[in-house]
Amino acid sequence: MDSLKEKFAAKAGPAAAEVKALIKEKGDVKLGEYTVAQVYQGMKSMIGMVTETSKLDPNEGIRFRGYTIPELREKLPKTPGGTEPLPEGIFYLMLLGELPTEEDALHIGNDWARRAIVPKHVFDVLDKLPASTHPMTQFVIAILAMQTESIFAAAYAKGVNKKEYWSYVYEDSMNLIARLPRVAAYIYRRKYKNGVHIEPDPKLDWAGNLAHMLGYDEDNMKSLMRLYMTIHVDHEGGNVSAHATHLVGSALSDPYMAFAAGMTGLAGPLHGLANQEVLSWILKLREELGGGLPSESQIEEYIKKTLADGKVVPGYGHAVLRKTDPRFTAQQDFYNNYIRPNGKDDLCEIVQMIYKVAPPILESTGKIKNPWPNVDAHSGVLLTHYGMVEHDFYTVLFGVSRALGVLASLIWDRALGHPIERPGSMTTEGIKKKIASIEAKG
Ligand code: HAX
Repeated sequence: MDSLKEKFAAKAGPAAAEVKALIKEKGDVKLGEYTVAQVYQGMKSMIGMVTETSKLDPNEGIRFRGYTIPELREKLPKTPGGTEPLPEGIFYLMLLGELPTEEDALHIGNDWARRAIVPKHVFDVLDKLPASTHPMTQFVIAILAMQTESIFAAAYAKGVNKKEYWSYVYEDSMNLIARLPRVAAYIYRRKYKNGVHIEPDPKLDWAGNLAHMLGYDEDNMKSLMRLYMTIHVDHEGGNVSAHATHLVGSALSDPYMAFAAGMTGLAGPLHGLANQEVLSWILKLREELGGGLPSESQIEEYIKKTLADGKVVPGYGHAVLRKTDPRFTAQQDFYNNYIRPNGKDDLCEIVQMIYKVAPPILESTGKIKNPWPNVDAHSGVLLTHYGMVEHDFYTVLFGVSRALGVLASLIWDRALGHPIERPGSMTTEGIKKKIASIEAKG
């Protein structure tokens, strides 16, 4: 080991043990409004920002402007004869706080279709990357390559009244959302389908067109894409992708920069990349057992081994939720309504078995606060069912959907004139001194 690295290692080990002990012994001491444990452990449940578009309840799950996912599956506009909501509608709801009519959703769809042309240099940039580049890296690079089009950045450089910022952020956000399906499909077709690309179909809705450009024209895959693009949009403001977008946007970095930051966060395996991880983890289980359906006790052993190896069980747990994620339930419902009546799907069945077996094991560790499945536990097996087996692409789909929520929020951030975000921090030395002074005062 390099000498600098060696010196660091000698300090880091004992420091980590000291911090762990400090949290254990003094975690409940309050540093002002918040405890030592909250300051060290990711600011969980601290209220530190305003998000208008959605609110997460630990037990009930997400509500978008007051509406639950089952309510939205019923109330949001659909394609003629369709059964799943149009993402155009949830964007309208998040932006305006009102349920859209069919005409409102159609208006947004037409607007996005008009804005959907991706500048050629973005494809040129993607074409220069090694095909092995992870799809999320390609996605972030493409978003940044599109930044040449930023209307906000151009207006700011020219000089613009701060009251008008939101209007330029709105234009950039709408352009970005409109273009992301084409970018995502380009990455997919380039990496997995020999670069044979599919032109958009202007008659299709935003999510239906995404499925089409990816190469999936089956009606039920289009329905799945509409549901997928609706349930992944937003999860209030503190999750990594939303928070990173909000934080970077607060420096008045334009929406392309801010959204790219959010997407680099989504690419983490504890966040959006978990959907890829779940599929890899399930496939490995099947491979180890030689295929077919595992028994419950085999799943139990596999989960215990994952934990014993010091790894996380992907798709389980949450920083806020304390019950089964309603986004998981919506996908389970999709399986039961669209797929199961025509014959069981092995991978989807394995997901149902894990749902039965995993929670008690995770709970028995005594430390995992939420033993229940999150959104990522189910999404990959549904996509696989319709033939999209390239699991390292899944997080890109999550990212396309997440754009709707975080960019609606970004427009609001500028409309409300939120300032640059700059929370305070302390050193461990400072925290220890503060605890000592609090304890001395009795
Ligand atoms: N498997 C194994 N261990 C887990 C676990 C899981 N699924 N969930 C939590 N833990 C562990 C934590 O790693 C932590 O261990 P240490 O004390 O040794 O560090 C302990 O249990 C307490 O963690 P927690 O307070 O319950 O959970 P956090 O708020 O710290 O983390 C995570 C929340 C979602 C990151 C966590 O549950 C996890 O890693 N889950 C697996 C990955 C995953 O599914 N991520 C997607 C989450 C949803 C999302 O954002 N989608 O995009």
